[in-house]
Amino acid sequence: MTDQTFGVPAGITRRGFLLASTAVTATALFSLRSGAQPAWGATPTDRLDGDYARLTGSHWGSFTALVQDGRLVATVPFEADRYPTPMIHNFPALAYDPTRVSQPMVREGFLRDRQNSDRTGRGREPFVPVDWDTALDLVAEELERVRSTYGNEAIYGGSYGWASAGRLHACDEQTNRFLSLIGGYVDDVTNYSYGAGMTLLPHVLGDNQAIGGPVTTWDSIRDHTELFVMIGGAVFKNGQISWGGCGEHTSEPGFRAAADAGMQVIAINPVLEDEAAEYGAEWLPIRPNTDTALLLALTWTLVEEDLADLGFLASHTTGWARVHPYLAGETDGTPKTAEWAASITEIPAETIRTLARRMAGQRTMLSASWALQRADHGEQSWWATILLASALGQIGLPGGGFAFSYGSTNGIGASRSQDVSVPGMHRGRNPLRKRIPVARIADMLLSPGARFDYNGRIDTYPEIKLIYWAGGNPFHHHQDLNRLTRAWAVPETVIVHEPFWTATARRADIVLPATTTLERNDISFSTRDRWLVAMKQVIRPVGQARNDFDIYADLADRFGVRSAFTEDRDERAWLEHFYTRARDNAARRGVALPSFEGFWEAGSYRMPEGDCEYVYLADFRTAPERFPLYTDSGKIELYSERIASFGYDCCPPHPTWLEPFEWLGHAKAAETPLHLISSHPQWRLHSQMDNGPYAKANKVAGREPIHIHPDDAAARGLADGDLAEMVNERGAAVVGVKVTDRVRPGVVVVYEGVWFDPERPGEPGSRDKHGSPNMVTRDIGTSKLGQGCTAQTVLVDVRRIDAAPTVTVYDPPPIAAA
Ligand code: PGD
Repeated sequence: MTDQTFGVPAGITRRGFLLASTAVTATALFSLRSGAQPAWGATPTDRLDGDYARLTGSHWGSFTALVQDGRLVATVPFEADRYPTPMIHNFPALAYDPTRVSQPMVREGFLRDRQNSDRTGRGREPFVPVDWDTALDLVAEELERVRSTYGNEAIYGGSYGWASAGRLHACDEQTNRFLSLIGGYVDDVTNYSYGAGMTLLPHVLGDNQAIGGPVTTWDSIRDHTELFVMIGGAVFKNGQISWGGCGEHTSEPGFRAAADAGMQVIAINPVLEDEAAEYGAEWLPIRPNTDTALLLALTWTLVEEDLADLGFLASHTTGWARVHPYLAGETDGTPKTAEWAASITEIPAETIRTLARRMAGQRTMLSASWALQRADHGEQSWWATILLASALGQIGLPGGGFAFSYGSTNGIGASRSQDVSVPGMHRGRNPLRKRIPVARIADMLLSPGARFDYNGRIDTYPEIKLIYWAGGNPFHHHQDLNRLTRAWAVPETVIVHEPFWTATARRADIVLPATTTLERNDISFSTRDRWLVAMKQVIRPVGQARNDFDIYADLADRFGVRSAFTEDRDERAWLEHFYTRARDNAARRGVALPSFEGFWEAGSYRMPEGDCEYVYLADFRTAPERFPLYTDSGKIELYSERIASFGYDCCPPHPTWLEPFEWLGHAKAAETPLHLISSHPQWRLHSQMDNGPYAKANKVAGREPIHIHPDDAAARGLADGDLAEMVNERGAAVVGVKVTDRVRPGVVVVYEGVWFDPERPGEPGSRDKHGSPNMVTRDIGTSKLGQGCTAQTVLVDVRRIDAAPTVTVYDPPPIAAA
């Protein structure tokens, strides 16, 4: 085994990459003629010529942008950030990448005949460039036509996606706000990240604090945790990213400090991730999707060995009396013993028993990842984590208990006072109350009028005629892209705002070019980070790109609601408004923020530190009657009467092992013997930056790499650098082979987010040339309760191929003459 970082070419570490690239940018910095940070002038764009260095922010962190002759040339990490991600060095190339959408575009067939065009031409036909007025008139006419012919219930405006950081230029919020003002739209609920978990936890814990925080801090873990059990997750990789922006990356140093202080780490994961490898963690290479069985067996072992904290179970939970017979096998004839779990998980029974004893014998923190519940019956693994933590009885003790998850994104476990909070753009009040679980979009498009269940409610899918999307890329993020291709041909009109020619932009009828975060002013803020950062505009808009805000303002004008949309504020006035509200609220809590001008000129503000020793559920532990949970019982619900009342056999009322629709113990494994894990990527954020230098440098044979165990590779005659095809009955994708013993046998990893590039766009069944895992994933909800995405439940086979067509998705689509 080499010391390579997982996913990085041999011999190169992520920090090595960072240091090398920072040296380059530092050289660029010294060559600048002027390093002064200009203050905001009379208009936001009046100082965008010449040379300057300017702090700004992003999902990847904050950085100083170095600009020469008005062009971004390099980036230098924010000085307070000791663990920046090298991905910020993608920005100079990406700002001017050939994949930028240069001006408004309309699909050729759609322009010719809007209502009778061949909708399978989406993604295949050329685009015709038009000017902004023509494009906005077209959008307004289509919205008007659809709402007057079919009603606003025919407009889907969920517009899900990570978009970009910043309180103002949050384009999904703006989409919702605009559509609300013109009569409403069909919206969505939950998310792809933790949709199943966020629906479950309010029933079990009363709220979702265990996901987003605050949770027990890294300081508390460093000082008190003896055993840190990572059930999935990858602190170093996933901690590079922060929703809303960040000043400091705190997850990696948090983990390092705790591990350096002697905390033992156990990684329950089919993949040996970087932090586990670097710190010599005990790796339990579990069969994918079987964690619930392991967690149940650990709990039962505690009972069998008199190690369960029956006092805590009695005082702080409800339902133990209903769960115990299930664990004992009284209700289904199968005691949930270590031997039983060993046959499912392939973790030896003695290892399970020893682990249970070790957990009970010392201060233990369970960290279960978001990805865990992105699987068939994903609710169960999180509920079983809470069950095990309850049986251990360490919930609410310093360094003990559980959280979801220290390894899923930056800032979980950071300590910061919640006294400062910057509001963002209000989504408005949608007059329609129609919402679908977000990951059920293809069901909705394909089956209008069909009934669906969600969290105890029954509803029917609306008939969608127009899709409006800004800030997301469903043609990477959704499961079973062949099915989505069929569904996408159903609506009459698709409108997309996008900076880049993503697969989704290519499948729109009207594409409006949006600015990137570099081309506008905003404020970076996150509840999990101590920094407010002025996201200063770094360069002029590229091509004819416009801010989503200005696009919607001009559209609102066409519907007579401009003033309601903008509230007569421009960009600067909105930012000052948000900031002033934050400042007033903070003042009421005794925190004095600088004036807006002072903040903007300084470029950043460090918010007060919170309670470094904060312990999640400590109050509840100390006085459960005085600090009850918001559940029906006020306690942790190990059995939920409410879920029982829904009568879902796919989501029983207590944590239960249910066989996933595909897994390595399933009969299907005879034909498709490899379990595919599509983790979040190392070198991009979902699909953002797949067109950047780092992601491209990490392709294999120009495709997304598939990480495969040496035994599985040998059995298929595969070697590093080979081309291969990943297949199952739902689709096929060309991948590049990377052999590694950091995945367990029987498992392959392909990161999600690669730009989808089918051989015959618009044609379901066409092979993807580039390696998208969502060609083979199944489009079905986790259960009737959460209806979350099940991307991590999929079996495939992999076979060697000698050649494959060239990847073309980094070239703009064909453009016809205007
Ligand atoms: P992004 O690539 O971030 O992916 O899916 P999501 O759609 O969020 O898409 C954001 C898009 O917004 C990009 O195309 C970007 O260019 C665009 N954008 C950025 N800034 C702006 C802006 O200011 N204006 C406009 N108009 N556009 C902008 C992520 C989703 O993928 C998520 S959250 C998860 S957790 C899921 N995870 C998995 C998984 O684990 N495995 C698989 N197989 N699939 C998944 N899909 C899900």
